[in-house]
Amino acid sequence: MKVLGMFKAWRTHIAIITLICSTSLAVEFAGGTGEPNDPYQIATAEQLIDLGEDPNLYDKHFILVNDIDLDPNLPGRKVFDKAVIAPNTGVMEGWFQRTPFSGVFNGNGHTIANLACNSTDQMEMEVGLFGWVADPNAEIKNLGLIDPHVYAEGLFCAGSLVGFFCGTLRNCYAEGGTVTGRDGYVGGLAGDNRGRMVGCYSTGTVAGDSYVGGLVGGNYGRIVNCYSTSSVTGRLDVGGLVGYNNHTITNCYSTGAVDGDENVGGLVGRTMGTGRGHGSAEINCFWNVETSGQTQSAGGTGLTTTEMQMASTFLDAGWDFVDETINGPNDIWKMPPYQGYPLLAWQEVPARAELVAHWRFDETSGDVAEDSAGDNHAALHRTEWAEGKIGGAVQLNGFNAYVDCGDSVALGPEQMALAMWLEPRHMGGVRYIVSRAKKENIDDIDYTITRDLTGEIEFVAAQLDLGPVSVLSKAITPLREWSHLAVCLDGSEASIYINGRLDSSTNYSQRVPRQGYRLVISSHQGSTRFYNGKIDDVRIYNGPLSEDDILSLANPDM
Ligand SMILES: [Ca+2]
Ligand SMILES: [Ca+2]
Repeated sequence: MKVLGMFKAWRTHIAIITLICSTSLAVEFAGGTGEPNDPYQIATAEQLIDLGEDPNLYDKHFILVNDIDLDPNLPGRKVFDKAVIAPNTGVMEGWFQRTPFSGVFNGNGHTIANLACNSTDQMEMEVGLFGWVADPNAEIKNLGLIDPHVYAEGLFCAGSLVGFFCGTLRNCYAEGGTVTGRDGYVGGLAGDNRGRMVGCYSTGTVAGDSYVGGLVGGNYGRIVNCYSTSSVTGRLDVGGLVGYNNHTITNCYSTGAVDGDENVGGLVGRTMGTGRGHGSAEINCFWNVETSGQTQSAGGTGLTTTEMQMASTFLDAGWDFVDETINGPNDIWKMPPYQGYPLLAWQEVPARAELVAHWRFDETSGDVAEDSAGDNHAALHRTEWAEGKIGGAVQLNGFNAYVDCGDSVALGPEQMALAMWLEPRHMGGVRYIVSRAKKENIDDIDYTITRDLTGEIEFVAAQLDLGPVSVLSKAITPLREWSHLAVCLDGSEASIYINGRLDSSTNYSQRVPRQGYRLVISSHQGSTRFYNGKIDDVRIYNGPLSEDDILSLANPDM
């Protein structure tokens, strides 16, 4: 309680505002005057960092006009040792020196990637992209953080987006990344919320000591229409959405794994209860008892995964969805186009890749392998049937056996994923696992996957105007063991996944679906460098798969 007593003491005093002697505007923005109708335009990492270094600007209006990458390895970036914007600037006569951010920051649908904040000063408070946002008129909206990494050694308030928040936070999110605090008030998006958070979500990993939550560590404000899939670990007052709740949480859910010692809850670790002029409450909120590992919560209703992925669960609770009017016209939530949890209506959902071809090799006899997803049934040449990873497999002799999957254009989509199991035997030298090439000119390839003598995998893919790109795996596919292999082309990167984990990737420019190319398994067009061993469960999707999707393909028993 000593710690909390100190906390209250410094919270209830007005911080001394740092005096800034200079009044000149040193920052060159991409445009704007900082007024509400003409916000400063931020187009570069340098402009964002410059804003953070000039407290004179903290009451102005800003709009992002580009996605920004704060990767500390890029020129002009760094690992920050305190919040980027509105940090503490030191302690004077026992009080923290800080200027609150009181302006408006509109992310404009853009993202800030790879924030790296490593605060190792025990006297440092309020760590995140923003540190101290403490004004009822302050607003942060329409901003996404991608893979933020925030560490705070100090006593209070660590979040990816903001350490301490009072104001309005709308339609913001943090995807991936980590927020780690040595002490209390640690949240996936905000450490300490005393304002309004509306339509926000977080998906990363959160760890702290006390008041630790997937979205918010300690809540003294209103949280409405938000969710968290973050996994959370802590000691005291630990929750999937909020660690400690002292106000109101409405229409929210959480699904992340939650682990802690005392006051641990699937949705909320501890609720203050009524008193202090208001009652704290969790209204129409849900958590997943299966994925959280928690059957208890200080608030909300615990449900199974199946129940959490049914629209009726939320519609019955009065949540305002698109395509319905009974619960309201504001259309805040939607169900994803595939199986899953509700999403915020403003979220862009990439189209789910569809399975366009699937050779299971479960036939056990005959010389045709059925395509169970499409009609590209494959002709088997000198192969044998064998026991596979899932049911049967095709056995190749490394000498003259191959599988001809035909020349359908569907087998070479512009964006794609190709996945399979393989159990190689000794071959000597580079051998083709698959090739898609011109039959009459086998140097004219669309894509190939090869395995070299020591087991590395190489994926080569044609580009539109440039030569083909190549990705080589670091991991190997050992002899006489089943390995899961997947390759992805996602529109900008060519990637290899080994056993469900991203292994290697490289940029590529552009590709188009190519007519007249033939897909052959285990050889280059059935004429050379034949693969020896088994192959099972070959799948082609017409778009990239997420790492989670690939991981579940690689773990069929899970
Ligand atoms: Ca509606
Ligand atoms: Ca099979």
